[in-house]
Amino acid sequence: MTITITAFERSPDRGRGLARDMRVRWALEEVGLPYDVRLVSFKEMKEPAHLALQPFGQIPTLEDGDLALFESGAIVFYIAEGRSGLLPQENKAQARAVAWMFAALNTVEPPIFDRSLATILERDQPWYEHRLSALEDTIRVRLASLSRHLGASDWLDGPFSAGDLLMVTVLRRLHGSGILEEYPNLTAYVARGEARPAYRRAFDAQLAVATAASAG
Ligand code: GTB
Repeated sequence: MTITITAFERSPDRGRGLARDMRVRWALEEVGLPYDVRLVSFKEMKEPAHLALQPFGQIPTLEDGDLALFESGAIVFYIAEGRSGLLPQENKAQARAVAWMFAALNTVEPPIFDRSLATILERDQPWYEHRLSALEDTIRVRLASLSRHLGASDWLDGPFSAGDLLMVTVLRRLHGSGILEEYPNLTAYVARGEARPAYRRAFDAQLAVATAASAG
């Protein structure tokens, strides 16, 4: 049975690959698993059928036979585990790759995501500039550590892994902010991720949805 994932019927990013289905599509492409996509509207996401899959009424989800999964990190781990391409076989190397998955989602993503939200939702608030600057300070602290760790390596810990996949999707959200460019090795790291054929296929697939939505 083919895996089915959910994605926005109309992504607010208009196909820039910032919604979290992008990381799931990319993981599926990396391991070579075919998948179907069920597009959902904002209204449908809050209805019982979708809430049965995703208790918070969000995308993405993954259905594989009788398994329904939510949380993009858990979904990427499910796709990666036991297949070649995204997690090293050796136990300790695998544990380190998983640590980078958590680092991407728990340590690096929160201030980056909060910054994006602030630029969209809080621009008119009197404290906006102060909040933005505090969030950007936190982001820079995280990026400086990440940059130091990455050094001149291609990937965070040996070969490309699910940790890199998640980290690249998180860092991409800084495109246009000017912050990523302050760390040339991280800029090159993101570009390396975006140049992977699996990334390109995933990106093009989500862009096709946005293009069709804007035509319709
Ligand atoms: N922790 C969950 C996970 O990782 O799966 C978070 C899932 C999540 O935030 N989903 C968002 C969603 O469904 C879409 S990705 N939101 C609708 C809702 O909560 O009602 C977040 C997102 C949305 C839009 C853009 N964008 O347009 O740039 C980028 C990212």
